[in-house]
Amino acid sequence: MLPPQTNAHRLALSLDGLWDLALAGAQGVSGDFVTDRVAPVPSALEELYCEAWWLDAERDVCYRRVFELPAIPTDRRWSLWFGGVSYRAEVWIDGERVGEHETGHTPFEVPLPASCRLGRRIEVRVRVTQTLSADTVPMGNLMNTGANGQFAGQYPDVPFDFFPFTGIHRSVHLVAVAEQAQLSKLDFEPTLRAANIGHIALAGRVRGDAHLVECRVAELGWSCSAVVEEGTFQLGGEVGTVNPWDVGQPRLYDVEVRLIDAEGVVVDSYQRHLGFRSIEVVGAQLKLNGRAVRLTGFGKHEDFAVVGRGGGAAVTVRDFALMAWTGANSFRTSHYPYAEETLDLADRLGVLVIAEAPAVSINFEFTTERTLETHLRCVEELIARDRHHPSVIMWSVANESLSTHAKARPYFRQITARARELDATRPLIGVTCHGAADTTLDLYDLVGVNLYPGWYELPGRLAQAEDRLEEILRGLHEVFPGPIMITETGADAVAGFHSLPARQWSEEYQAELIERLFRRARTLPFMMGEHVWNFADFATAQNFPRALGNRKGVFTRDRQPKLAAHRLRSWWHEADETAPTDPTAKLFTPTL
Ligand code: BDP
Repeated sequence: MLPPQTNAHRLALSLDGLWDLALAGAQGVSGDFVTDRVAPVPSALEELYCEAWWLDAERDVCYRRVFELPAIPTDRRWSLWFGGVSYRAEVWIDGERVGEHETGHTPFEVPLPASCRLGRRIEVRVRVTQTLSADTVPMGNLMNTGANGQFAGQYPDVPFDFFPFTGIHRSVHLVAVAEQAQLSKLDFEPTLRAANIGHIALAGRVRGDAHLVECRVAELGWSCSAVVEEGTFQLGGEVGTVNPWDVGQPRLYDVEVRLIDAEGVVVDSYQRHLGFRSIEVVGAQLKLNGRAVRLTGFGKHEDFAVVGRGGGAAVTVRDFALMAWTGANSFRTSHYPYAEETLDLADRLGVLVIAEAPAVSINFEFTTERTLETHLRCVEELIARDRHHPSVIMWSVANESLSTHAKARPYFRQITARARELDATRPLIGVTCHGAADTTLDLYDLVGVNLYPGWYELPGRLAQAEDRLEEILRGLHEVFPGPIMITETGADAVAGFHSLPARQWSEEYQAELIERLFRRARTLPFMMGEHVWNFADFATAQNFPRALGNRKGVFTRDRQPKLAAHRLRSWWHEADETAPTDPTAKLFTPTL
C-alpha cells in the first residue's frame, strides 16, 4: 500500500470536505441513510457540536459520501485510501462491505468493487467506532480500576491522559492506478556508509502482470533494476558520494521507482524523497552521522481546538515554526503515529523524530492475547509507513507501560524482536516512568524517562525537585549503561496565571521548574537529551486534576507562548557551555 500520489501513471483525488453523518453507526451501514449532522473530513467529531454526549458516549457513527467515479482515465484500478480513522473503521461501497481497519493512526486502502462503473454514482459509507477495551491499542474501558492511577474515575474511561478523539481525522483519497500492474509496497532502506557513500536497499511487492522494477536517483546518475518474481523484488547498491541528511541540514534526494512490463513499457511509477544518514548508539551517546547529538525538544500531541486530531498541514507548519523558534531540534510523536505530512516536513527541515506506536499505558493486569496481536500489528504498520523518512531516528514501541509487572518482559521481548526484525537500522527507545524498577530496560538501546519531580512529587519544592531528578537519573544509570534522555518532565501552567514567588500552576513556576531540571540533567554525562512535556496544552478526558485539559504545554492550545517557551528559547539558543559531551552537538535554527 503506497500513499496517494498523482504522477504520469497514478491519480489521487481528494474526497475531503463535508460528509453526511448518521449518529447510529450500525444502522447507517445498510438501507436508508438518515443524516443527523454533517461531518467535516478530516476532523475529529467531539468539538464540533454542542451536546455533551459527544464527549461521553461510546461513539459509533456512520459517515457517507456520494460521488461519480470519473470516466477517464479508463483501464484503471480504483481504490479508496484513508490516512487515519479512529478507532475502528468498516467501509461499505454501494451496499457491499469492502474492508475494515483497526487502530486510529495508520493508513489503509480498500479496493472499489467491480460493480462500480466509470461515470456512475457510487456511495461510500464508513462506520467508525470508538470503543476501547482490554484488547485494543491503546487500551480503554478498564472499569476505571487502579489502571488509571491518578486518573481513576475519569470520563471517558481511558487509562491515559489525552482525549480519545473519534472520526475520519486524516484525508481520504480516491486513487487510480494502472489496471494491468501496480507497485504495491516499497520498503526503502537508505544508509550512509564510510566516506559519505550512500547505499539504497529496496524490497517491494507488485500486483498484476509486470516484469521489471527500476529504481533511479537522477541527480546521482544512479539506477538499479530487478526482475519481479512471484510479485516481489529486491534491489540495491551503492549510489556514490552523497551529502548526508543532517539535523538542520536536510539534504534530500528524489528517487523514482518504475514498473516495466515484458514489452518494456512503463506501467507504473512512484516518487519519494530519501536522505542518507547514519544513526547509532555508542556507549552513552547517540551518534548521527558519526557525531554525538543531544536531543532538545518536546513530546507533542496531534491536538487542536475544534478539529481535535485533524489539524492538518496548517497546524503542522505552525508547530514546526514554533519548535524552530524555541531552538528545539527534535520531538516525539507521543503517543501514536502522526500524519505523514508531519514527517515529510521534519525531513525537509532537518528535525529529528522519535516515532511512537499508539501503545500507551499497556496494563498487564488486563492484557489479552489480542492486545499483543494488535500491538504487533501497530508496530508493523508504523515501521512500514515511516521507515523511509530520514527524520525518524528511532522507534518507541510504547509509552509508560506497566513494565514492573511479571508479564511485561515476555510481552516486550516479542514486540522489540519484531521491530528489530523489520528495521535493523534504527535504535529502539524504551519510554518508562518506573526508573530503575522497569524490568524491560535491557530490551532497548536507549531509555527515555518520564518524571515529574516538582509536580506530582514534591509539589512546590523546586530545589528538592532538582535533587530528586538527579537521584532518579543516577539510579537508572546504575542499571542501564546506555544513553538516557528525559522524554517527559514539566508542570501545568494556566496561561495568564502569574505568581512571585513561583507557585504551582503559574507561568513562573513552570518556566523555573523546567529550566532547573534541565540544567541539572545536563551535569550528568550519561544524559543525551531533554524533551519537555508538552509542546502545547491539549484536551484530555474529564477529571479533577485537569482544567479543560492538560496545561503542561509551553504553548497554549492555540499556539501562543507561555513564559516557559521564552525561557526555553534562551536556554536552547545559548552557548552550550554546560554540555558535558561533544560540543559539535550544536543546536540549530531551521528557517521555514
Ligand atoms: C505522563 C504521560 C503523559 C501525561 C503526563 C501528565 O506519559 O501522557 O500527559 O504524564 O500527567 O506520565 O501530564
